[in-house]
Amino acid sequence: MKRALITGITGQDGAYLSKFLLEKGYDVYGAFRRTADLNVNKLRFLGVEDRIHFVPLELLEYSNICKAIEKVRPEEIYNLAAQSFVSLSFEEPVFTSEVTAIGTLRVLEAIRAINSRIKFYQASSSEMFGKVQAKPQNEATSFYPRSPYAVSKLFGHWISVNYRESYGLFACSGILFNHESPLRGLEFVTRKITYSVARIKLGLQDELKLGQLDSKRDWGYAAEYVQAMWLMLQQEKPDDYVIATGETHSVREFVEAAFEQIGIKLEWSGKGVEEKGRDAKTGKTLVSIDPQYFRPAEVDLLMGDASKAKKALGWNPKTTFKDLVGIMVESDLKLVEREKKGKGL
Ligand code: F7E
Repeated sequence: MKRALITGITGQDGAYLSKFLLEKGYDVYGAFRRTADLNVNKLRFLGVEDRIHFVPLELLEYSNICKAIEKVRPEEIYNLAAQSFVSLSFEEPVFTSEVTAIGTLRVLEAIRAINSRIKFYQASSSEMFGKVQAKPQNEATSFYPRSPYAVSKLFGHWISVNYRESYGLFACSGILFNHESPLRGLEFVTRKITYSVARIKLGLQDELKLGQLDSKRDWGYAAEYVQAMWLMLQQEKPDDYVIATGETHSVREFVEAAFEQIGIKLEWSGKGVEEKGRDAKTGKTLVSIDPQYFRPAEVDLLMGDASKAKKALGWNPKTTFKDLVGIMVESDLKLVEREKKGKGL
């Protein structure tokens, strides 16, 4: 039985990856921070929380990482932990870098010191392309990060490449474009939209307030993206891969598609912060702009080219944009119904 150690196990990707690896027959070890409450909601949602071995591990503390690796003796480490909210990284740039950039280096150093045969997956991000230098973006596209988060991820990416080239570590960097699901945190725009749409439908909320509506993202389904992480570590040679759908849609399109799921067609009027999205039938305002959600520097457009992963890993995204929005709205309608009855998750 292979052992995998996952940092960031309580997040969206940690939960889907755990389920996937358990189905593959792995023993799954999940790193958790002693300083934070262990929140297993996402793992519970997928019915796997009882099958995870939890191990204390703090990415800010080198000796702690070593202890965890010595105890678990994993064949594979998936480094999914990060301060991953782009907006917050402008407020907490130092903390973000400590966890997201130097945290990655600490894990790599620990692998080098303890057992350099451990395979390492680094969760890199399409945010590294930032102010994009080519369209679509692939593994050869130049990076231009636009936030402390993206700069930190770029460090994590290059230090993984560097440890592969300098010390022969089996380190892979998966450059994943935005990937969403019912388990996405509510602070991210897709889930904020689908949860709010469900609340509006069930009469618990009047309006959805958003920032930049014209940002475009390549949105895929997280459950499919974690399979690519595993595939990367099963190849003969370590390498880096872009994982994406190849399609791009604006936040505005996501909002429209989500409201369509509950039978509402939106009509837009006004410009800039005065823009409103109204129910085309009733004229009621359902979407408005709140400048607090604007970022000091924005990433306008992301669109990935995953041809390398398709060819080398045989990985292909299956869920369409419309299906993804549908899955998320349906799930949130059920959740909000339960919340309305006072039952919670
Ligand atoms: O924003 C705009 C916002 O926070 C998407 C992380 O997983 O994917 C994610 O990063 C877009 C941006 O994700 C709101 O300005 C408008 O243009 O959902 P997001 P992100 O910044 O793309 C990458 C791949 C990662 O690696 C990251 O860890 O939507 N937007 N109005 C808004 N965004 C938020 N959050 N909230 C709003 O109200």
